[in-house]
Amino acid sequence: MTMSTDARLDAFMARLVERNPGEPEFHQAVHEVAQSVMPYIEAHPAYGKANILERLTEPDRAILFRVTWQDDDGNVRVNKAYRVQFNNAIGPYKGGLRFHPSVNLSVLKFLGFEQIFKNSLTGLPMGGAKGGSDFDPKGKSDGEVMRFCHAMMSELWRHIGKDTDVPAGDIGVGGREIGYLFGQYKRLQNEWGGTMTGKAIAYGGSLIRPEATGYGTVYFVQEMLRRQGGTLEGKTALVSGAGNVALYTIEKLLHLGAKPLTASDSSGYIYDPDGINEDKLAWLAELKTVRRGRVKEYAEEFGCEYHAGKRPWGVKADLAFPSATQNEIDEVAATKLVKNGVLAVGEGANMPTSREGADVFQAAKILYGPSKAANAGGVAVSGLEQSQNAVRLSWPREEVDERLKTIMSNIHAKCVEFGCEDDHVDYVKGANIAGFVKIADAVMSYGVM
Ligand code: NDP
Ligand code: 2IT
Repeated sequence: MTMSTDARLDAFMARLVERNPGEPEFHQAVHEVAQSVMPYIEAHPAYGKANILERLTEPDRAILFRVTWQDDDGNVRVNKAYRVQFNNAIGPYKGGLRFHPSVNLSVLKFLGFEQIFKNSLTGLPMGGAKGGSDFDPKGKSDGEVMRFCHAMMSELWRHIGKDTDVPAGDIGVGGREIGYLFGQYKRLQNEWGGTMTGKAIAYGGSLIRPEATGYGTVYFVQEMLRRQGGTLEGKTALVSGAGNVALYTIEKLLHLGAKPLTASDSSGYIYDPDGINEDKLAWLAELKTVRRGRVKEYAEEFGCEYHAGKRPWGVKADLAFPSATQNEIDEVAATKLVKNGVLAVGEGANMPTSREGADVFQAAKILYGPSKAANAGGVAVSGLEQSQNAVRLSWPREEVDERLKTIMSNIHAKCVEFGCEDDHVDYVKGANIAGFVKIADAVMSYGVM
């Protein structure tokens, strides 16, 4: 008797959980991919024979190290830091660094695993990796952040390189942190190269990189709507977060005639029924990136609602852009969104929807753009930054933006190619299979290793 696909999936997951205990985020990310690709593997037995899924779910290596640094009061402080180099079959390892107290091996393995498929979807030669630390930049002085970044790079530098592994930003790692990290790398390696992306323009960054994740997510949702004959014009949108991804999502929504209603941080969300316009967005961006304040202050400044300790998913709107962190939309939130008639969800954050929440979106057959497709614009422009560094050129803003649009449209087309059934597109399945095929073919070309 042959095993059913469900039984194979259960057996595969049981083995994975046993080998990787206590890593729920990693299990969740693998489950989603395995569920999509298992039937495809069964239809293409060469992948099964090569045991490709098991090979892809074990990182090439995971580096764990201590970072010792001194705070402003002279106290010696210790943090954990990591780099998970997951797979470099199609290009040098590539993926961000996250600084947040919740960072652990499970979180970085889920992010590194997702990154393999996301980077594959961009069509650019980039492998998958992720790193970071449980260091909390909140409330730290610039000097403390600098000393932490320099100390972290004093170990990380020996593991990375422009053709080996190219880190970038993520939660808690923006322009300031990239500057400190890249500076220390350059000093230790005595080499100016493209070893980090998200650099400032002054030292080799790419125009549009700061905007790319948010812009790309909105372009992806625009493509999903366009396929059904719709546009963003006049649509209301919920955005969570108030960091890099959220701010540029709001900006692009405004450019394209939509009306963003909410923003949030880990303390709560603001709901502005008049819409966050260009002026209010500029104020919010200054609050979050320069003064490093809380979104609550937006409500005080502009006299709108603030809901402490809550997320925005109960507000009625046409579109939702989760742009803060993983598992911020659970089953209850997803059900509220669907009940309120949400047309499309574009995941700017990585894995912001829980497994149960994703099931609700899938059952309702809304336009559900999963993170590895929807937010791939950020890493795609990182890839373009690497290209520009390699040829020692800086492309104009318009050129990078055009390339970003083309990449997002190509990713959308691949999702449709692999995920379309009876004219409904399962973007989760499409993204997972399209991402998988390229990696699997590359891994198999190398033989058994
Ligand atoms: P930022 O650090 O710039 O902003 C993060 C935002 O999310 C802040 O508003 C933060 O609030 C909020 N947030 C973070 N953690 C939590 C939490 N545990 N609960 C509630 N809110 C939280 O990060 P980014 O904008 O760069 O990243 C946001 C998401 O997008 C992440 O999932 C990241 O992996 C993903 N992403 C980022 C890319 C990039 O290029 N930067 C590319 C692709 C995906 P607070 O200030 O209170 O912490
Ligand atoms: O999750 C992501 O894709 C990122 N944080 C961006 C990674 C990158 O290398 O630009």
